[in-house]
Amino acid sequence: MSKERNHTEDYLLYLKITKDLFKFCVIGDGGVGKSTFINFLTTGQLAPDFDVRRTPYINIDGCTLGGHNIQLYDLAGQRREDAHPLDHMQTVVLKGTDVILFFFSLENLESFINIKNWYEEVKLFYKNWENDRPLLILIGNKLDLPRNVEAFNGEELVERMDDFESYHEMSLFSGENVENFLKALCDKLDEQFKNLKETHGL
Ligand SMILES: Nc1nc2c(ncn2[C@@H]2O[C@H](COP(=O)(O)OP(=O)(O)O)[C@@H](O)[C@H]2O)c(=O)[nH]1
Ligand SMILES: [Mg+2]
Repeated sequence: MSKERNHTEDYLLYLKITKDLFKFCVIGDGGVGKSTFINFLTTGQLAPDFDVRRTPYINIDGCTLGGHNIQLYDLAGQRREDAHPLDHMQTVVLKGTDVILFFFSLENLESFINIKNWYEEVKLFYKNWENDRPLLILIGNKLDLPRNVEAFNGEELVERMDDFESYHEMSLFSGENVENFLKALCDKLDEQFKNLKETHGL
C-alpha cells in the first residue's frame, strides 16, 4: 500500500478485501425513490408495501447482494442550503464509496435536470477524479407512471458524461426491470471484487 494513503484508507481497503465489502451511496432529488430502493434491498418490499417517510438528513443501512456485503448510504433529497450531508459530511459519505447511484424519476423532469448538479457536487470532493472516482450509475425510476423524461435523454446523458457506467430504468412500484438491474449490478461487483483481489496479489 502506497505511502500517501492514510490509515483510514488502508483500513477501508483491508475491510473491502477481507469482508467483501462495498459502499454504496444513493443520491438525487427528494421523492424519486431512493429510500424505496434501499428498502427493497434490505427487505424485498416494493413501493406499495413500504411505509415511506421523508429521509431525515442521512440513513445508513446494510444488505447483502449476490454474496457481497453492502453498506448503504441514503441521503436526504431536499436540498436546503448548507443543511445537507454533502455540505457537512462529504468525507463520511463519499470516502471509500464504491458505487454512486444517481436517482431521478421519469415523471419528474426537474429531478432529471438536477442530476447534473448532484454529479458536479460529488465530483468536487475527489482530488483525482479520473483515478479515484467510484462507479457511477444513473437510474430513471417510476417507469410505471406517465413519462416526462424519454429513454434517449438518459442514454444521451450517460454518453455525454462518459464517466457514468450505465443507465437503467425501473419501477420500484411494479418491480419492472428491478431484478435485471440488480443482476447487472452484481456482475459488475463480482468483476470489481475479482480485480481488487488480483491487484493485491490475492
Ligand atoms: N409510482 C411509483 N411510486 C414510487 C416508485 N418508487 C417510489 N415511489 C413512491 O415515491 C415516493 C417517494 O419515495 P422515496 O423512496 O421516499 O423517495 P426519496 O425521497 O428519493 O427517498 C413514495 O411515496 C414511494 O412509495 C415507483 O417506481 N413508482
Ligand atoms: Mg429518502
